[in-house]
Amino acid sequence: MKRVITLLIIVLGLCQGAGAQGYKNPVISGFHPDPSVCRVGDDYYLVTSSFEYFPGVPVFHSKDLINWTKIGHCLTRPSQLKLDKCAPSAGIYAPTIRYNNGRFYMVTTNVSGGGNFYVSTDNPAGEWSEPIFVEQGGIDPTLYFEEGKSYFISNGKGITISEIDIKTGKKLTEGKIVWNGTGGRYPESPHLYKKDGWYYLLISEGGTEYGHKMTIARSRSMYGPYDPNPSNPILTHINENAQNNPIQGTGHGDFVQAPDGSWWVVFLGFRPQSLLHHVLGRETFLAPVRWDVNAWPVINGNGTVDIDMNVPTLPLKPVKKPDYSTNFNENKLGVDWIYLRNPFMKNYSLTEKKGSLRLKTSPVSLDDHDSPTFVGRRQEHINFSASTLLSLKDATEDDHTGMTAYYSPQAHYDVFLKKSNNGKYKVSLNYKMGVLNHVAQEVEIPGDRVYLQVKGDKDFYSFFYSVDGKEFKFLDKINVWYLSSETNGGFTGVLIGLYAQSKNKNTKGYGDFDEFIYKPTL
Ligand code: 6LW
Repeated sequence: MKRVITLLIIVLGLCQGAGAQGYKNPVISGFHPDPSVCRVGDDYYLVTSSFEYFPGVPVFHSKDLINWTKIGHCLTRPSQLKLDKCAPSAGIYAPTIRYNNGRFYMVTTNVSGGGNFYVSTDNPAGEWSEPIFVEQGGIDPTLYFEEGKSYFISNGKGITISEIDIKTGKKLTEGKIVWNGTGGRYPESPHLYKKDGWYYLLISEGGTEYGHKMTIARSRSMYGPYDPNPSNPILTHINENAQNNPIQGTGHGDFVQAPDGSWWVVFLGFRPQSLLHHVLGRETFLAPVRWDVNAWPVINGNGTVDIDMNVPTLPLKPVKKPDYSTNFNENKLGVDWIYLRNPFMKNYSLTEKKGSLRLKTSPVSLDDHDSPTFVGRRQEHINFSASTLLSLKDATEDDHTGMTAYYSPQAHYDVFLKKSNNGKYKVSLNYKMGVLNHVAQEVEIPGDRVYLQVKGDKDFYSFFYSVDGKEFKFLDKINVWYLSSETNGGFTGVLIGLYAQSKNKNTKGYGDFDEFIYKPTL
C-alpha cells in the first residue's frame, strides 16, 4: 500500500509540471471587459474596466491563465476615483496592467473627469498609489517600457505614442500618430510588444459590438512606419465561420508569454442569450497564440474561439471556488461587492447589528445618476438564483428596501419590501424599462421580514418571495431583454444588488439583510 501511495505521489508530482488538455471560456465570467494581463515569474495579473462602479478596476491573479482569483481593486479611494454623478457606463474605461523594475502600473481613463492617468504599487493585492495624470487625450492608454525609458500610448486621432517621465507623468516628446488600423471604426485598445526585433502594435477595430475585431501591425522602429498584417483581422467573430458561435463581439485583447515560451491572448466577448440580447456584459476569454513562418501571430488557428477550447494548457493550478454567498458575519464585504459611484458610507453598516448588512434608506433612487444606498455583485451565470432575507425597520410609507437586477438607472427590476399606510408590509415587484415604470405585483405579508428571490435563465428573470424561507411563492417573470446592452446601450452588465431608498429627505428607515445566497444553476 505504502509503495502505491509513493508511486501515486511521484506520478502526481510529474503531472504537476505538465499542461493539461482543454478548458472552458469565458475564463472570467460576468461583466469583466477590456482585460489586460501581465506576468511576473509564473504569476499572472489581470485587470478589467469598471465604469461607474466603486471600487474601480478589479485585479485578478492566476498561475495558469485559466483559473483566476479576484484579489482586490486598483482604485479603492475617492482620491483616486471621482465618479460623482457620472453617467452610466462612463467613469473608468479600459485599463492596462504592466510590470517594470519591481513595480506594477495600471493605466486607464476616467472619462468623467481627469482623463488618462496611472497608479502603481509593489503589491497588486494591496493599495495602489495616488493617480498621476498624463496630458495626452484619447482612451485605452497603455504603457511600454524599454531600456530605462517609458512610453505612453493612447488612441487620439490615431494610435499615438509619446515618451513620458514615469515619475511625474510629464510628456517628454510630442505624441506621434503611428497607425490608425485597417479602416474599421473605433481603432482602439492599443498594446505594444517587442519580439525578435519587431515592434508589434495590437489594436481593436469595428466597435465593441458584433463587428469587433483585433488587428495588428509591426515595425522595426517604435515610431513606425507600421505595416499591417496581410492576414488581419487576427481575431473576429463577424464572419460566417463564427455566425453560430455562442461567443460574439470578440476583440480588445492583450498578449502574454508564459514561462514555457507559449503565447496567449486575453480579450473580451459576449454571449447573446435571448433574441441576440446579452445581459452579463462583456466577459474575459482566453486563446492560444502561435507565430507563423512570417512572424505574425495566429489566434487559435483561425481567429475564432469556442466555449470548449480543445487545446493544450499550461500546468493547471486550480483555485478555491469564489464564495458567492454570505451571512454578513464579517465586518467587511468581500471583494465581489461594489457600489454605484462614490458611496455615502454612512448609509452602510455591518456592525450596528451583528450578522446583518444594514442599508439606510436614502432619497437617492436607483433611477438617479448618483449614489443610491446600493451594493451589488455581478451576475456571472446565465442560469442563476439569488435570494436574501431582509426586514424593514423604522420605516414610513416613503421607504422601501429590497433586491434589484440592475443594469442602469433606466433599466432595473426591483423586488422589495415596503410599509403600507395601514401599517402592514407588502412585497412589491417593479420593472423600470426606460420611461416605463411597471408595478407587476404587490402582496401583503405578515410581519416586516421576508425572503426575496430572483432566478435567471436564458430568457427570463423570475421573482419569488417567502415568509418562512421554505415555501417560495412566484410573483412574476419578465424577459431579460430590457436589461440588455442591446436595449440600453452602454458597456456594463447586470448586477444583483441590495438597496434601500425613500421618497422622503428626512428618512430614518433601514433594511437589515441577514443573508445573501447566490448560486449558479444548471
Ligand atoms: C473601451 C474600448 C472598448 O474603452 O469599449 O471594447 C470601451 N472596447 O476599448 C469601453 O469598454
